[in-house]
Amino acid sequence: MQDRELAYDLLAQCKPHDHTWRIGITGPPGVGKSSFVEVFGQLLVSKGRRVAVLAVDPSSTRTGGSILGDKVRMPQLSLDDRAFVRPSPSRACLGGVTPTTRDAILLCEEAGYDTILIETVGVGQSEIEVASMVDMFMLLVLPTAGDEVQGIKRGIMEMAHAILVTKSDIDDGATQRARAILRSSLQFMVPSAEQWSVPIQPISVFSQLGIDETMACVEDFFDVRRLHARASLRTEQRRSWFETAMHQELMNLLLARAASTAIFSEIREQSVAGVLPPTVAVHRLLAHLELTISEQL
Ligand SMILES: Nc1nc2c(ncn2[C@@H]2O[C@H](COP(=O)(O)OP(=O)(O)O)[C@@H](O)[C@H]2O)c(=O)[nH]1
Ligand SMILES: [Mg+2]
Repeated sequence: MQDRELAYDLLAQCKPHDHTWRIGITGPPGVGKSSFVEVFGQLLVSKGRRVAVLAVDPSSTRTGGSILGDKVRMPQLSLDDRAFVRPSPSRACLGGVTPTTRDAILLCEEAGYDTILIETVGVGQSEIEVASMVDMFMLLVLPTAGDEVQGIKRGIMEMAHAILVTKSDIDDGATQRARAILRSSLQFMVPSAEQWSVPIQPISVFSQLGIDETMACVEDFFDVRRLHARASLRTEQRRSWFETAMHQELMNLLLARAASTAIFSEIREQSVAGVLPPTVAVHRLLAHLELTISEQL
């Protein structure tokens, strides 16, 4: 509890830094996200940017912490003084992104990092969460074209500001096919941003192909979406973050309060045994806590 208070004190001192670059990097496991961040992060650093990488790795579920796992995969970047690599275990949260990722962004920015790269675990909900906390969202896909654009969910493609076809050193034909399929699918989708055409860029971290082009695209993106547009995006993001934080904290608080009442186990057992329908059981519990449904509405 004391740690929490300290953390809140620290967070309260973080000012908004709306000029920073927040970039989300998503894609299925094994597509090459960490490898890309390693290379792209170094390029950003060489251009004078201070880079913080917040990575969330599913493998950490087994080890309880992914520090080694991801540091090994970003060996150069994590040794660079101008960069900060913080892989965080994803076990804390189903979404894959830990609930504290947003706070971590603020702390990194306050500490002077102007470019925040967030790598997702690439499963389900985490992309949507990450998209709601970044300015630019990148989707990495494999060059295995065909089958309904590799089963990428339409919603994820529609959020992407850039699509990178990875491992393009392996098979150029496949890469070009993937590109064509992605290009034609995008035509039927809602654009991710105004005045922005989503590039589909083949890349390879081994042959360095497309890395400079990706940099140019990122610079372009942040140029197009000048400070004003970005500031209003962040205002919106803070609004929904407030809602989410309220929701989570109130939920935790109420659940804890409900569970600590004397009648909790009894009511739950009655409900489980079928004596009391769950709807009625929960209602009684709320009434006991002096929280009624009408009060909630
Ligand atoms: N041939 C080739 N392999 C790559 C490339 N990028 C990543 N890989 C390999 O793909 C595997 C998964 O990469 P990783 O970055 O860990 O993927 P992540 O799970 O999306 O973070 C590793 O074995 C990488 O060496 C690339 O550009 N070309
Ligand atoms: Mg990774």
